[in-house]
Amino acid sequence: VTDAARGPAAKMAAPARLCRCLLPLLLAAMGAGAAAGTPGTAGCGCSANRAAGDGREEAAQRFSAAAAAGSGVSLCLPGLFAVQMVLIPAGVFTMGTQEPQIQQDGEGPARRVHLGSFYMDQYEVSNRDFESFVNATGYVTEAEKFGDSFVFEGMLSEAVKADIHQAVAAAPWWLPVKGASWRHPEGPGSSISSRMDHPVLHVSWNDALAFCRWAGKRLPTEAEWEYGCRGGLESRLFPWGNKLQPKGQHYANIWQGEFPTNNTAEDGYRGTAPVSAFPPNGYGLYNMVGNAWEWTSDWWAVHHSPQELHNPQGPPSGTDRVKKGGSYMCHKSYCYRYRCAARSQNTPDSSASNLGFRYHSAFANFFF
Ligand SMILES: *[C@@H]1O[C@H](CO)[C@@H](O)[C@H](O)[C@H]1NC(C)=O
Ligand SMILES: *[C@@H]1O[C@H](CO)[C@@H](O)[C@H](O)[C@H]1NC(C)=O
Ligand SMILES: [Ca+2]
Ligand SMILES: [Ca+2]
Repeated sequence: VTDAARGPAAKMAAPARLCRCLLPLLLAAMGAGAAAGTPGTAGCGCSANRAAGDGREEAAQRFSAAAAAGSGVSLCLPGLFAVQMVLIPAGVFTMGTQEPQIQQDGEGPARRVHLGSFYMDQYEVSNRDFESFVNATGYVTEAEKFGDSFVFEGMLSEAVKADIHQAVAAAPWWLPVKGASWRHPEGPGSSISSRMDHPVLHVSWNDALAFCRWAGKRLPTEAEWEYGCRGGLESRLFPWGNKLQPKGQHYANIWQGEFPTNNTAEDGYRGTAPVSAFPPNGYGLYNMVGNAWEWTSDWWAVHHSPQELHNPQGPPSGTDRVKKGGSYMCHKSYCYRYRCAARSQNTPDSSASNLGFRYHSAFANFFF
């Protein structure tokens, strides 16, 4: 097994500009998108969830539906962000692993999964992309409605920290910060102006869904995400192979140094990196592992059938949504989740300073 086996990115990559006028209408007509969920309180030890239900999720769902139904015209306006998607070929792959590294996460068993071809965004959704969406729709994220969001303590100023009196018991480095949101990732006084090409953060699953509907897309299923992550390689740990740092090079934005006290930023980034940083995988996808966690459309469950599956959509219901890929905060010592088979979860209304998304379209083929 060699790490030189990275696929021919250039050949696989077939950037497509999608017509964003027809797709939302098609998706709305087909009833695509997820059903409203019930917030839960399950924790994974490496992230923070909002406490159970207060009805705001339903409001976000209504907004999403309205956005999907009414956005046909605004999507035709020129000057919106350029969509960079790559065609992921149909195929069969091994999802999960027979050698789970984190037992309680349900990384196994390895199972054969067949997928049709689809388009996937090359990059995590950036602050610039999200600002286009907010400019066009006036969308208000759940973090903004709740008035707070979770921020990693290591990124906060002493002034902001002095004001906080609660933390997440299982993960005390997560602090709920008043005024933290996608525009103010480290709370009031912080800004994204120098980070427009970095992944948007503090977006809940519901927010991500609203964005995707506006853009005429949807979130990838966990299977699609993992297939994309593997980049055409079979059963490797990372999108580029089994060795974390081939030839000593960094291939992802994770944590170097002692977590959570000493972030040496050997890979060049203490927090997030631009969505186009580091080499792409064999399908031309960037930062599938590390940088920002990415929401998927699946409900969370830890028991999987070993049976062969075709285009699996995940469990029919649940309380948490699956997120994949790990983030700039991941270190092998406590969160070895920057692997394609790794997974974690949050309630659909949770948001944090390391959680974003990328999108997917099954329908692009139909038009191009
Ligand atoms: C959003 O609107 C603001 C104010 O008009 C503008 O300065 C900014 O460039 C817009 N952002 C995007 C991504 O178009
Ligand atoms: C952080 O870790 C690096 C590398 O192990 C070490 O050289 C440095 O002294 C540490 N810094 C602190 C503040 O502990
Ligand atoms: Ca880093
Ligand atoms: Ca990522």
